[in-house]
Amino acid sequence: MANLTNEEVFQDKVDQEIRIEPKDWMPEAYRQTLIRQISQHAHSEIIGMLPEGNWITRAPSLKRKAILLAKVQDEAGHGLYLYSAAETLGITRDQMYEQLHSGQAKYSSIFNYPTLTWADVGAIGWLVDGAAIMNQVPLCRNSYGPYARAMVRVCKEESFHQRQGFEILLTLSRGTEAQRNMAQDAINRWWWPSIMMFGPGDEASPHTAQSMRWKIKRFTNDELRQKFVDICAEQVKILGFTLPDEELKWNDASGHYDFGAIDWTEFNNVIRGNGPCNKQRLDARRKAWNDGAWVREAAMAHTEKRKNRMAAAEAAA
Ligand code: FAQ
Repeated sequence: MANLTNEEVFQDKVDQEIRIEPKDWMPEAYRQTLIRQISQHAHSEIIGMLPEGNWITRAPSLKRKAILLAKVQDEAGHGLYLYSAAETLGITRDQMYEQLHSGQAKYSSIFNYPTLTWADVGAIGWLVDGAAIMNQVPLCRNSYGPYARAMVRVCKEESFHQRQGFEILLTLSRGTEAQRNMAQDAINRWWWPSIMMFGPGDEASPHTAQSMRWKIKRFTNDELRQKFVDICAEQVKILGFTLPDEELKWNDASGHYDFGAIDWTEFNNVIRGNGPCNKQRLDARRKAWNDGAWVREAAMAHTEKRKNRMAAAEAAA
């Protein structure tokens, strides 16, 4: 390795699939890309608790309530793993919260849509967790050790989340006409936002090429979106519903489903803060942060008191 620059040693490790760990040398831009992506991902999990949280008190049975409560708690856990992974890169949790609460940090566009009926909980599990898994399974092999390891645990839980969503929709599909209509309406409203979740098309994605070289990303946004469309187009048949896209059609030549044009104006509007629920979501997080101030202060005061007591005991010994 004589005469190699730090950058060359780093890229060589990445190319050989050797994980980068927190104390290893890394280019500043790699560190910043990971901080951006991991913190955005953590914020998405935390904000992502809100749309489903809206239905915990109104779940249709005790069993559904217990399952939903556990799912939303899992999302909190995912957020916390991810904040910890980001902290290994030199940013503090307080800094990340400040970026979220000030509106500076992004979080996934999908969580700015409302949950109008119980069927939305099914649609979120099937489509949103389904899209999240499609994107996150390859992230289990990303080049940064703490992020990759966090993703392994997160994906295991999300596979369960996806199945519970599919099962809610399957149950509704066998129900009354009103229940079937409710489920179809939820699918109609969540489909397009779910395929937007994969991010801008490859031509418009500023970060993909570099992130692929660094093996943070293993597939492009469009590649993952296509895989997701192909899977959902088949699964929806089992449910006996349809996807709201008249151009969705199997293409023998490409071996994939063709699908209609995505409304990128809507996507850009939502990530700029103008989606249907952006304000509501951020207000809820800011309120939770402010309401929790006394807990943080009490915890700090307790730690300080214990430290002083231990110092006094040591001095007396
Ligand atoms: N929403 O060049 P790219 C979940 C931004 S977790 C908002 O393609 P990149 C679990 C992007 O940050 C869901 N912003 O960027 C759950 C960048 O911003 P910047 C979250 C988006 O990073 C389920 C700009 O656009 N998952 O669902 C979005 O290479 C159910 C240019 O984009 C993750 O975060 C978007 N959808 O690729 C919880 C996975 N897409 O900095 C509750 C990890 C893009 O230029 C219920 N993240 N942007 O201003 C990733 O894999 C990547 O960061 C991508 C974006 C693929 C999201």
